[in-house]
Amino acid sequence: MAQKEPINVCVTGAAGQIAYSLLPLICRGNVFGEDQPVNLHLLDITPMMGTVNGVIMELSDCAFELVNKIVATDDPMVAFKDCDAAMLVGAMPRREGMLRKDLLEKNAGIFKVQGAALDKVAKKTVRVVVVGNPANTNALVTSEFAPSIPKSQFTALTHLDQSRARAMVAERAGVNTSQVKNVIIWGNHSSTQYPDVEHAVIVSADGARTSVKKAVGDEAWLHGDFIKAVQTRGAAVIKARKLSSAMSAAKAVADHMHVWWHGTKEGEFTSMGVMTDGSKYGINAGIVFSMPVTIKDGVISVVEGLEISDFSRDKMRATEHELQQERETALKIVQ
Ligand code: NAX
Repeated sequence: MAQKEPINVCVTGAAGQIAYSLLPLICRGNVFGEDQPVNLHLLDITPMMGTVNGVIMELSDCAFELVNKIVATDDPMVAFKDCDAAMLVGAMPRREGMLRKDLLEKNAGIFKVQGAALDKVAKKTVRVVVVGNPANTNALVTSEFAPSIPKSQFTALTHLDQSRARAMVAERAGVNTSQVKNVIIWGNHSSTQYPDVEHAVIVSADGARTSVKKAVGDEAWLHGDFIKAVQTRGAAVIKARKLSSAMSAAKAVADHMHVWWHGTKEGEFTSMGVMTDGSKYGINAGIVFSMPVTIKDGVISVVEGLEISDFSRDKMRATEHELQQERETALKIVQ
C-alpha cells in the first residue's frame, strides 16, 4: 500500500510538561492513526528554544517511524504554516497572587497573535484544540482573530474533565471506565463546569445499557460530591503532585483530536468546547461552551433534543454566565 502523505501538526508550549507527554502519543500514531506520517511543528517562546531542542533530541532518539520532519520555532507564522491540526497547549501560567482578569489579559494577547497567524498561514480546514487556560475563552479569542477559518474549526479541551468524571462513576459503580458512556461536560473548563450524568449509561459486555443513575443508585452523591470532585480535580492533583495534570491532560488532548479525526461511535457522544450559535439548549451565542457532540467525517454536530432537568439548567446557567463575563473582559482587552 502506498504511504500516506504526511500531515502538518503543530504543538505549542512544546517545552512544557503536557507537550512532553503528548508528543509520544502523536508520534506513535495514537492520534491521527498508525499509518499516518506527521511533520511536527513545535512552537514555544524564544527563551525555551534550548529546551525544545532537547525535546527534539529525545524524539529523534525514540526513532518514531511516523515522524517525517520536525520544525522548531518561536514564530507562530512558521509554526502554523499549512497546518492540518493545531494543539494550542502553550499559555501564560497563573502565578501566585494573579487575578483571573490578569490571566485573561496575558493570554488574550497570546491567542490574538496566534489566531492572526493561523488566519494567514494555516490550511482553512485546520482543526484547532485550545488547551492553555482559560481554554474556552482563549479558543474564542483565537477564532475572533482568524475570521477566514470557520468557527466550527476551533474547540476547547474539556475531554480531561469528561475522563475524570467517567473514571469516578466507574469506580463508584464497580465497572471499567470504558463501560461508562455519554457523560457530558457542560460549559467552562473551570470550577463552574457541570459534569452531567443524566444521560450517561453503563454498557455491559453483552451491549445492555443501564443508566448511570440506576447503576450508582445514589443521587445525593451524583448531585453533590461527584460534581464537586470533578470540578476540583485539577487542584487536587496539584496538591498531591506539586505540579498540574500533565499525563492525563496529554491523554485527553490526544483523545479529543483522535475522536475529531476518526469520528464518534454509533450511539455515543463526547464533550468539547464549541462555538455557540444561540440555538442549542438556550445557551447564548458567541461563547465557547462545552457541549455533547457527535463527529462524522471531521464535522462536529451538537447533540440535540436531550431533556434538561431544572437541576441541570441552573448549573448550565452558572457556567454560561462565567463564560460571558470572560468573553467581555477578553474582547475588551484585545480590541
Ligand atoms: P508548562 O508551564 O509546563 O508549559 C507551558 C509552555 O508554554 C512553556 O514551555 C511556555 O514557555 C510555553 N508558552 C508560553 N507562552 C507561549 C506562547 N506565546 N507561545 C508558545 N508557547 C508558549 O504548562 P503545562 O503543564 O504544559 O500546561 C499548559 C497549559 O495547559 C496551561 O495553561 C494549563 O493551565 C493548561 N491546562 C489545561 C487543561 C484543560 O483541560 N484544558 C488541563 C491541564 C492544564 O492545566
